Amino acid sequence: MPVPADLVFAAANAEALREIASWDGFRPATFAASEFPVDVVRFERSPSPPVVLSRARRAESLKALPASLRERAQRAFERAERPARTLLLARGRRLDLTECPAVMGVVNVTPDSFSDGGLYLDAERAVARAIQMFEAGASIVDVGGESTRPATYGDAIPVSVEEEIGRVLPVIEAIRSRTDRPISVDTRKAGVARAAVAAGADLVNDVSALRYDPEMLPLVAREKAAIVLMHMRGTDPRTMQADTSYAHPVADVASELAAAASRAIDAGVDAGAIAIDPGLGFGKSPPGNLDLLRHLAAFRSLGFPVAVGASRKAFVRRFSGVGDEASPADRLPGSLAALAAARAGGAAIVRVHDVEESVRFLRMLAAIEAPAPKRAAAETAAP
Ligand code: HH2
Repeated sequence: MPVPADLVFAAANAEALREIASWDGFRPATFAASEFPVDVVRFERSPSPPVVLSRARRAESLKALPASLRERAQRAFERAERPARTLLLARGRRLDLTECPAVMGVVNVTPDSFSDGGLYLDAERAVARAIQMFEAGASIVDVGGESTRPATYGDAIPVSVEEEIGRVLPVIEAIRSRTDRPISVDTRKAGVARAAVAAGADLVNDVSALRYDPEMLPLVAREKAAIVLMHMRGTDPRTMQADTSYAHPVADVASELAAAASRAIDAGVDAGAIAIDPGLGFGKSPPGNLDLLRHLAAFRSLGFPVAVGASRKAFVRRFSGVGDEASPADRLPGSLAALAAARAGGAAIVRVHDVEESVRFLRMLAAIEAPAPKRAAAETAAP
């Protein structure tokens, strides 16, 4: 089943509209300031230029479109505006996505991960950290045994399937023996995913979007595990930053994710078990990461929950003005700003290292935004 990558971009003002238009080189009609916000619907593989619709007059403007474009635009709006409320996990379980975004805590059982390498290589410490993350409000923990850091940090050390299993399996088994909360395994390798799911992992987080290991797709389909399809340039972290240019900074990534989702569904993966992730830092320039974050909402047009991970990454350091050797604490303000953008863009899952701080930050944003009756209910539930 082809997953359409017709995208809806939101533009709050004329400057944002000019940016979106510049990527496709079309000239939008002149909109009066009072007509903003507008939405730009971009039709994948269509000679028709994107259409710009004032949000307040969407229904009448849609009527003016030729029937085929109207239908495509309507469906893109529907997908973008009706996000999935759950993600289907292995063994028929579900991840609740109604309290968006769900926080995914990162536990890297590696010696060389870019920000926490070596901290949780010891299985007991990794398990303790995972439990601590759940207690702090994480909805899911993501256990990884291989660094996929870019070459700027020095090449990640290649890890064999056996070694990766040796790192993540005792951790996943021990977490599962202590809690039934959702566990994700961050791996590109089918052998690792198979062992992890057998040990109780519910979700496979594949940074290669099922392209690294040909056995991964049949495995995910067979095990009925949830899958995060993350976008990456190529399949090798050591070379992914060699070319970070895109014809369209958002649509190119979105159409590759749509193709990955189509392949998964064709192979028998339930569409409700798929989440997509633009892969910040994975073959993206520093400003390219900002484009993806600023227009994250466009990915919702694909119809899958959107996951995103900006936590502590190099572009966060760079734009928040801290040096290469910045400590996790120094990277936190930038990571939290990225979290606010991810939430505003409708991310369903945010992958973070600093779970405690991120949960509190998101709680506070939700409290500020909640209208009075909802706030009163939250307050009585608060500790
Ligand atoms: N980023 C990293 C690893 N896995 N998975 C998803 N879905 N999205 C991401 O953005 C993402 C990811 C890189 O971060 P980390 O695991 O902390 O570093 P390393 O690869 O060095 O272990």
